[in-house]
Amino acid sequence: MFKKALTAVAVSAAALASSAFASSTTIDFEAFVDFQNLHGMDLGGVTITNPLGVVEIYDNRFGVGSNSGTKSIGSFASGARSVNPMIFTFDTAVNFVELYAGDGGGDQDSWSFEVFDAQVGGNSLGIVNSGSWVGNPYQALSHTVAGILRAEAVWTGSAAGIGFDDLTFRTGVTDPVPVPAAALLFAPAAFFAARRRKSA
Ligand SMILES: [Ca+2]
Ligand SMILES: [Ca+2]
Repeated sequence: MFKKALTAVAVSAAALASSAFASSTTIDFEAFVDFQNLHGMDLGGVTITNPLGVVEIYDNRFGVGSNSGTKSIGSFASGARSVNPMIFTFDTAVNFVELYAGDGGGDQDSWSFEVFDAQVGGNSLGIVNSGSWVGNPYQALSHTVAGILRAEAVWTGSAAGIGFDDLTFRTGVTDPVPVPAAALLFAPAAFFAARRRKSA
């Protein structure tokens, strides 16, 4: 009985330690309306821009498809009318970012995803490439590295374009943190104190 209670105390202390400073945000673009331009809008921790100034919501049209619900942001690159790169600028540094991309299928697509240590300029913290696929289902590319302040997605296919949906990013501690020895020593003391109060 006592052992069970002690285990419960230790487990809850560990859970608190691993989640205390972590914050995760996912943007699925379902809250916006078809054709809405999100360029430069603060979406809550992140702002999306591109050279053309068009970060347009596609609600299940032109085969762009989606990863969640029916909405994504369309990414097209055609000569001067290029939205490459699609730029995700974070208010504060994140240590994980994941982006899904794809479309309704029907042609070959590919894209790259790079992260940087500054909102403008700075140094690359890594780049990953999707390789060629038909665009459906949507595929995720991600980075797990400290100090990400900007991510850039570049569609590199040859026809039409793709959609981006969903975007997830995290700040703070995301990995379980070992519980300090002092916390484990304190837990039984608190347990006995509670027992003493109860029996008094
Ligand atoms: Ca969506
Ligand atoms: Ca395509």
